[in-house]
Amino acid sequence: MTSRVYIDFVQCYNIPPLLAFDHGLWTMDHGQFRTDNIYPHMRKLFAACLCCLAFCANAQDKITYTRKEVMIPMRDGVKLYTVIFTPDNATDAVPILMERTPYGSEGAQRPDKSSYVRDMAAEGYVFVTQDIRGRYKSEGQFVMNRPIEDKPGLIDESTDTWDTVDWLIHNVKNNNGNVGQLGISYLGWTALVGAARPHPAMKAASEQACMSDLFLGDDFHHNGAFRLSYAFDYAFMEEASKVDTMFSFDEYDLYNWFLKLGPLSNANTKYFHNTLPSWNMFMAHPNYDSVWQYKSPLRYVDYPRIPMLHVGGVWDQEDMMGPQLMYAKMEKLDSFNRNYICLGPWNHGQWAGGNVTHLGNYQMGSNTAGYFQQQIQKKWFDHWLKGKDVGPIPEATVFETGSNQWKTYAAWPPKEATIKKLYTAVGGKVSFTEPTGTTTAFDEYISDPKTPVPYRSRPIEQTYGEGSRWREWLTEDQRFVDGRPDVATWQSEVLTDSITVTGSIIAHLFAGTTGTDADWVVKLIDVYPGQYKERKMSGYELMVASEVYRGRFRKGFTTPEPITPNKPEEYTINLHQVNHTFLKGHKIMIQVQSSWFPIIDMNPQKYVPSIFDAKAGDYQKATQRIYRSNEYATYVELPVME
Ligand code: PG9
Repeated sequence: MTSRVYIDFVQCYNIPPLLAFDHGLWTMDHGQFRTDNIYPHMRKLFAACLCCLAFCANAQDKITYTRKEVMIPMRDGVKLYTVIFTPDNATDAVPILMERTPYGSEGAQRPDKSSYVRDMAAEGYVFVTQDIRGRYKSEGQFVMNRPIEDKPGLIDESTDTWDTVDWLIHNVKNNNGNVGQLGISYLGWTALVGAARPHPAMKAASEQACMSDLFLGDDFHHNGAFRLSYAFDYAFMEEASKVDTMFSFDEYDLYNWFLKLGPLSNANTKYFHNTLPSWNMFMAHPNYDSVWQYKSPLRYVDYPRIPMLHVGGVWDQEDMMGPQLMYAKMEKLDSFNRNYICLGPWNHGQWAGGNVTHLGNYQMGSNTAGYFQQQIQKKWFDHWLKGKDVGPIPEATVFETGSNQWKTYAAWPPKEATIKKLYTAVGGKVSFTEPTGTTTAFDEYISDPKTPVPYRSRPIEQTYGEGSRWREWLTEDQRFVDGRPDVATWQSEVLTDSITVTGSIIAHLFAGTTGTDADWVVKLIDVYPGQYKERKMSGYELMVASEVYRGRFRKGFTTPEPITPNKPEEYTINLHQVNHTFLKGHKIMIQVQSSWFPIIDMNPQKYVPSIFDAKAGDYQKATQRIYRSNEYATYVELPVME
């Protein structure tokens, strides 16, 4: 686990470093396992059994780890700082499980103390964590998401992984010659890249919340819309120094701070002074050009060359698209049946935490991270790296939110789902019936760059700042925007039966603007009953799926085009995959708005060749129309399971 991600979890979920499991069977039920009311000779027998269990538990728990630091040489002579934890007393040779991180390996948590891999540590693995080139204690130069080159003589993260694996299998004592790689987020991406050109000893990998294409989705852009506050914070954090460094904002509420920043070019003029390579790249490449395409794993990842388990959260605020897109891409080429996926009710990397039973106000009903760690992740690596018989491994294991159950599927998304179109209708209603009116029926609102819609309730704390609600914003109650005149809302009657939607949610928006550019944000919301058993959830508006689309890219991300004012045009927006039951008694809501500030920069709403060069005077008010006629029907595709 990286130090930053680990700190995230500890801060966010208040996870004690040592979790209940470490106490072993003796302290089941928090030490309240009582024997005094058991018939005396039964007590003796029971006590004997407990001793026996305790002995077994101790025997299993007693694998201890020795930590060692090494500098591993790469093919170009650069040395990478690596921390290796080897089991002191494993009876057999064991596999190596590796992470590669930009966030610093020196403070890595001991594997037997980390909820993420503790179950595996209890049975013996070698754990390795390495600083990637140019970060923390490694030599060389850091390049953000350095792409695979496939050119002789050139290095990249895949060649560094190859060289590291080669060194490890020849130098770590008592390893069984099998290596696996896993990791979350940036570490998920390094796992994806390592497995894309694997060393022969690398037998399985699990990319978890990897970023896939940074223009189309994930950290820095979504459908061409720039993720301003995140990109600003992250580029500074990674590139201002060799170690993570937080930008110092002079205002607590970033909504205000970014409003005052004004045009994007002010970031370099006032603060960064062209020193951050990633920020400069964002400014210089406003479209999906060859530079972005070259950097994209869509270019350099092909079929699963080794077994790959993709893991993602349906409320991942950073890399929701990565695992879904990479699974889909590799699945098309998976003639070996090596490609698997697990999606859960999580934010970014939440499955690595301790007792994970909720995200913000959303209650999951069980410890979903524990389930993942024991039933999915451990079995996966035990099978491929230790050759254990763990029973059948399902193609897809996906948590169904709403009903709070784990489900397995033979294909993902499941083929059994039927697409039903949910239309926006007159009077703020939604309907499964196609609108019949031929006239130009619409709902409209005014979008004003001076008062953009906040993406979460204010104050908007710094992304990774103390007390930040960044990690749970996708599950925040959307009532905080209810009544805003710049948010259009449609909702169903109270559902008389539950509806389960499993697969991709695709919005088809017919919209027009008085401007020449526009952003469209679409949200699919589960509205809880007004009187709910859990009081704070009464009337709650839970965002099940959501996404933004930058209008200039409606004809393609490489070819921005101005919008013709007042002309209805279709925008197809993928709101990503979900597995959600809208329970009987709930309502389904659709919302559309034209800003999500400051996670998305404000669209000037006047077409300029590059928004990164827009001037203050380019930002203008616009009237947005969302059509609901027969000719211009706005709807959301729901993959409904019978
Ligand atoms: N989401 C982070 C990231 C940002 C940019 C590139 C790659 C990863 C992370 O958590 O690592």
